[in-house]
Amino acid sequence: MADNDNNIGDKNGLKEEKEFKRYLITAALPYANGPIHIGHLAGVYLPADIYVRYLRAQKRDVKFVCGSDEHGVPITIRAMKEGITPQQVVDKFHAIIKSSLEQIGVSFDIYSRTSNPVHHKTSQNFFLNLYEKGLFEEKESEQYYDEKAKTFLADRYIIGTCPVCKNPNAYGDQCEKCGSSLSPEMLINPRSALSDATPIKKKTRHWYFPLQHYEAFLKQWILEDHKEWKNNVYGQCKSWLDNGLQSRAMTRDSNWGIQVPLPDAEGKVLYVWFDAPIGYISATKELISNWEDYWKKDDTRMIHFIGKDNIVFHCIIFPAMLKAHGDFVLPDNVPANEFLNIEGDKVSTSRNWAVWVNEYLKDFKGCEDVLRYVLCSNAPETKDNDFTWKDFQEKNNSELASIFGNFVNRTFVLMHKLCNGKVPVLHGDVMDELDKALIEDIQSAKTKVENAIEDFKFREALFEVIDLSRKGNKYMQEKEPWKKVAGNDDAGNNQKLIDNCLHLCLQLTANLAILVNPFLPFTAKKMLHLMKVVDKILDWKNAGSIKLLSVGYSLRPPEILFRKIDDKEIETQIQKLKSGLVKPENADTKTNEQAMPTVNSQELTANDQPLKAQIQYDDFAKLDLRVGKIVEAEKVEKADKLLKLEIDLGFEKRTIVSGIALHFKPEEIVGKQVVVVANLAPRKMRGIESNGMILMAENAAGKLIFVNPDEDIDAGSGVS
Ligand code: B3M
Ligand code: ZN
Repeated sequence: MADNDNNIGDKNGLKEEKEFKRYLITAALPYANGPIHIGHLAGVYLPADIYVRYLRAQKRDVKFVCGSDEHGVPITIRAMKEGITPQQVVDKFHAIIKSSLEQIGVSFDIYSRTSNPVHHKTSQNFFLNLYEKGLFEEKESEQYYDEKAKTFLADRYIIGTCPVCKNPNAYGDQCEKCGSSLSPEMLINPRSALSDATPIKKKTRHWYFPLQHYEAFLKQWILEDHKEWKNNVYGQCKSWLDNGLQSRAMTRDSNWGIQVPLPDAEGKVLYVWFDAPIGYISATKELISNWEDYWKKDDTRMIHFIGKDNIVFHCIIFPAMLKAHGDFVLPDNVPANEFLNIEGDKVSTSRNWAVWVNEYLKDFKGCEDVLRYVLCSNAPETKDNDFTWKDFQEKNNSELASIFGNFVNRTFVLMHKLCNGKVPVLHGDVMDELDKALIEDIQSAKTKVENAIEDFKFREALFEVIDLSRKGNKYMQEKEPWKKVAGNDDAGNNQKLIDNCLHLCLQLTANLAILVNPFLPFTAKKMLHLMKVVDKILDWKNAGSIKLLSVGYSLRPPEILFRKIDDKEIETQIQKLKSGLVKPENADTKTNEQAMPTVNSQELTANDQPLKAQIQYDDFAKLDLRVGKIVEAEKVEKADKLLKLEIDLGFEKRTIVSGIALHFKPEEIVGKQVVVVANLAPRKMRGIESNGMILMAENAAGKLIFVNPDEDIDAGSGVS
């Protein structure tokens, strides 16, 4: 179950271990343009939280900071698509994300947001610091501009024909069909993904950060001094550095973001990847007045938890910025994870192929730790992994409930039955080899869990915890205390044997609470309640001890720690996923604009969508598809998204209500030909009877495009 140790280098090799006085742990700031899904949890927030909870249990000085990333193109796009302001978008999702993370037990010391004034000021000062040292190159260049949408277009938002394979829907940075790396200039017939307009070239001025000047420093710092970084992280950095770094624009033309703090820079904002990592500094500032201790003293150990698409920003660009600034510590490690797929497919927020944390919390109340368990035990630590609902059920039922939960439950049931509900004495005179072996297992589990956590191998660490409870079950099975009740053995020792078994099982339970606490904090808490002990017992230094519960102490009656999850619940989730029944607010338009071109994006593009289940010809033949012409179109009152269309089908005129109002103005579509599902049962929408449906295609940016015949054709013509 545990991943192989395939780290490059040797932590305990030549390099001396440095003494750190304090820890600053950061988790990537989620974009506030949609809720978070379980891929985010598995890749970033749970590992970070486990690590922090472990450090806290060790009584180390630690601060855990995060917040919403509220700038950048994905947010403006979402706002545009929904016809609301970017501020409205971030306000809504900041609240949803914050509450999801809180409820699932991610224990930040602060969850801030990059729209806070303190962050604006911190980022602007950072920018000015580099500017005043003359570290930026100011360059004028021509960039694509959408005159209709009145905005410069990031490469991702330019679509055109691929010069290599002639795919008509290639992006300005890449053709998803043949994999060619492109630039917008290479596209044939480029068009804006936002408005369909042909983009024009327009001159613009920006401030570039010459990353190539930091190449030597980065090579030494990463490739020589941090050989212990995870393979995937080290490897990606090496390939960036081997390929050579280039100047990168640190500003953008936009009206959403942090103003460039220079005269004559109206309409220019900081590049979101310039300001977002500075968010870690701003959040620490907001949290504590002695924030400088954490950022400026080099006995701070800073660790960034991120997903793999963020590696270059955290290992190359931000450290180069920090180095250029000069006042701040650099990260000591960046344990990035790979991606978590769902039921065999990449997560796609735009297609709702995701398990949303806010939805999970509603559907599985009281099962927060089950998700934490499943995601950690299957974490994509060294390669992409798959989440399936069946596996979720299996892991809950046969690991959490049947092994861990069962051990604790049996211990409490038997202690009440055979020892009056009190912690029995440990009788040294009748201790046998099994008892001694169990004590050793308890002690060695502590070391194993500790080593694995320190190495960021959280699945291995969690496996060791569960394995210890497995050993507890085995021990109890071998001891069979329930069989000893009937009478005394030859030496009259039966009660003593029962006492020893349950004494050790109870001490083991207390140990399990300590060891499981970083992973499953809600469960640890329940266990403390059962044992009637306070939080203090969770000190990491207590792990390995068999003197945690005092003899004679009376404990609470047993309670089930993990309920079983039945097939029906799982079936519902699978259906929900497959039918895309997830709330529309969870759907999102994130693209990988921010990522550098060669970095994989977690997003699917429109043409990567998995096919629906196969159908027979007869299924298809049931559809009556006709060409119709839109003859009237008007907005539906009090429904932002709906248009009421009158469609001429040749043999009759129909009213169809369609959810396209955010994409088209009524007047622009009158006269258009459309393909209509003509035999769809009528449906009332906002009190209007809709008789059919029109077909639309959707591009990767979420823009709708009419599906219509190549040339004008009589209304009512069949489509087959
Ligand atoms: N918001 C990217 C992401 O969610 C970004 C992380 C910023 S961390 C400084 O993938
Ligand atoms: Zn191509």
